[in-house]
Amino acid sequence: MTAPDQQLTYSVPGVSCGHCRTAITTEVTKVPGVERVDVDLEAKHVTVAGAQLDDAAVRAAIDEAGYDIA
Ligand SMILES: [Cu+2]
Repeated sequence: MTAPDQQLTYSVPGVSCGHCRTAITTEVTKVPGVERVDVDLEAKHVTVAGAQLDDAAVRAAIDEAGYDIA
């Protein structure tokens, strides 16, 4: 395994609990190239790591999970 070569962070004010984390992780993990999804419930940040990440696709996945990006 090589280290992920890219990382994107999004501000998602609506995340508040484990359900939010699971919903976002489930959707964003489906995006091609995504290797890791971290949802920080304190900072309200979603950090996505992987290779050749598609910013628009990640945003769409977060939207699909039911959350707005600030
Ligand atoms: Cu929640």
